[in-house]
Amino acid sequence: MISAEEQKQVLSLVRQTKDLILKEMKNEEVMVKGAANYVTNVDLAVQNFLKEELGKAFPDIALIAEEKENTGLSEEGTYWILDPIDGTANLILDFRMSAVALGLYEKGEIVFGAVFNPFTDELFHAAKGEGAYLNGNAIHASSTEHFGDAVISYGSTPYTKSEAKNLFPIFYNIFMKCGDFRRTGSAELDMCYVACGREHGYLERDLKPWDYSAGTIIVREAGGVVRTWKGEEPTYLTNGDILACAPQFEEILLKELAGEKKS
Ligand code: LIP
Repeated sequence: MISAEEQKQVLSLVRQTKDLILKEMKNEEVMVKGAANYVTNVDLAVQNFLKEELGKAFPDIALIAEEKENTGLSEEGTYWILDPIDGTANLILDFRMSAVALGLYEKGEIVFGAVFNPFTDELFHAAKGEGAYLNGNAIHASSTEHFGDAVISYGSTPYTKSEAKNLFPIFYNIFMKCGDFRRTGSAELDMCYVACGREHGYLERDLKPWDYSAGTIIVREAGGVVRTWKGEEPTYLTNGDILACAPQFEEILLKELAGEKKS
């Protein structure tokens, strides 16, 4: 685990990415990685900056990141898990729902996480056993009682549309029971919005480790729940079907997700 002083150092590095992001956005270059899947010079600049600075400050902690090869991983290892820009498609559209997401993985669990939206200047963070915070103020998952009042955010897994015909019937069933839906386009911000009560649940299939690691500790330290769609513990080193929600809605959401038919 990292000390309180080291956490401050990491949070300062994450905040420093704002100027770099705004500078790089002025000469934006978009590269296509696959269907609806992009990377920009902004993602690469943020990743290179944090790789260098974290490498200097924590030479013993290896880096797992979206825009690099990540091989030879061990469950017993200690890793930074970085999404330099979560919500790249949003960044390209200037939708302003994108975040730098950094988690610290230690022997099978996430012990520290930071998610920073440079467009709203909102920095969410949490450390194991120390609570969750938004810009330094404690946050908590919602205590809304009735699922009929719940706002649920879903992720459409746009990179693998083959599953959509099995996915959207599940979303339909949940929509008919909850209050309303949201689709933000940033998994990590969705999880932070569950942590601070702006949403009551978030679910998406086939998320990569950097799309859900940092958000997991923030939701849990805010009193929320994070599970796989089967109700198990995510692995953080592999893709996962992720559910994050206020604890009172875990049972109904897992029941609905268990109903998904596979092709
Ligand atoms: C994105 C997630 C989003 C999901 C997209 C993509 P990226 O992450 O935040 O929830 O729907 O498929 O995974 O690729 O912008 O880092």
